[in-house]
Amino acid sequence: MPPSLSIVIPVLNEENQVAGILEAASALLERRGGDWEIILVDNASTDRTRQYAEPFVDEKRVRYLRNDVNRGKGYSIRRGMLEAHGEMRLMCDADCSTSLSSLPRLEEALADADIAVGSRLGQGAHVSHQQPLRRRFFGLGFLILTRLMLGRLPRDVYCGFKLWRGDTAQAVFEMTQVDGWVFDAEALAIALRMGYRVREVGIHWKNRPSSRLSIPDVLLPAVRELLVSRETRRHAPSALRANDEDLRTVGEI
Ligand SMILES: Nc1nc2c(ncn2[C@@H]2O[C@H](COP(=O)(O)OP(=O)(O)OP(=O)(O)O)[C@@H](O)[C@H]2O)c(=O)[nH]1
Ligand SMILES: [Mg+2]
Repeated sequence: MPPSLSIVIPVLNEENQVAGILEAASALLERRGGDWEIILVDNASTDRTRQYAEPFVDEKRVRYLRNDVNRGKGYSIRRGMLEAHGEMRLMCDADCSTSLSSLPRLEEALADADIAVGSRLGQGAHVSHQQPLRRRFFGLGFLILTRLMLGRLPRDVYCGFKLWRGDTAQAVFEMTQVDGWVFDAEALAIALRMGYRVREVGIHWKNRPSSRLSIPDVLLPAVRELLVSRETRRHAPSALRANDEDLRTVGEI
C-alpha cells in the first residue's frame, strides 16, 4: 500500500481549470491506490470556481475550503498543508495538470529526502509553451534576489508543484510568516536551515498561454516578503551541521 497522499490546490478565479485539475488528480489518486484526499483552497474567487468544483466535492475525500477575503497564495497553501492529513502532501497549482504525470518521480525522490521540489530547470524537465520574455526576465531577476537574501535554495524555487513529507510540512508551515508569493522561498529556506533534505526533480510543465501575474503589482510586496522571510529563517532552529547533501538535484552525482 503506498503512503497516504494529500493534494492541496490553491484556486483563485479558476473556473476554466478547476474541473480539469480535479478530474486529473482524482483519476491519478484512484490509480495509485492507498488513502488520499484533495483539499481545494479557494482564495475568495469571484467567478464560478465553486460551481465547477461542486460535482467533485464530497467534504470527505475532496474538501473545499474558502478564505473570507483574498489572503494570498502563501496563506492558502499554508492553510491547506496544515489541514491535510497525508503522509505525503503535494502542493499543486490549478494549471499543473500536465505535471501530475511527474508525481512518481517526486515520490521516488522522497525515498531519501523530505521535500521533492518540482523543477522546470532540473535534469529531465520538459517545459512546453515558454513564458513571455518579460516574465522570464523578471522571474530570473527575482530568483537571483531571493538567493541573495535567503542563501542556499534549489534552482527553481517558485514552481507550483512540490511534494512534502507530511511531518516536514507540518513542522515548517507552522513557522512560515509570509502570505504572498514568496512563501515557497521562505518555506524552503526554513526547511534547509532545520536540516531537512531537499531534492530538485525535473518535471513536465506547461505554461499558461497568458500569464495572470502583474509584475508592478507583485514586486514591492514580494521584496517586503523577502525581508520578512530572512527574519523567519534566522529565527528557525538551526541544524547542528549543514550538509551539502541536503540540497541536490536528482540525477546529479
Ligand atoms: N494569481 C493568483 N493566483 C492565486 C492567488 N491565490 C491563489 N492562487 C492560485 O495559485 C496558483 C498559481 O497562480 P498563477 O496565476 O498560475 O501564478 P503563476 O503560476 O505564478 O503565474 P502564471 O501561471 O504565469 O499566471 C493558481 O492555482 C491560482 O489559482 C492569488 O492571489 N493570485
Ligand atoms: Mg501558473
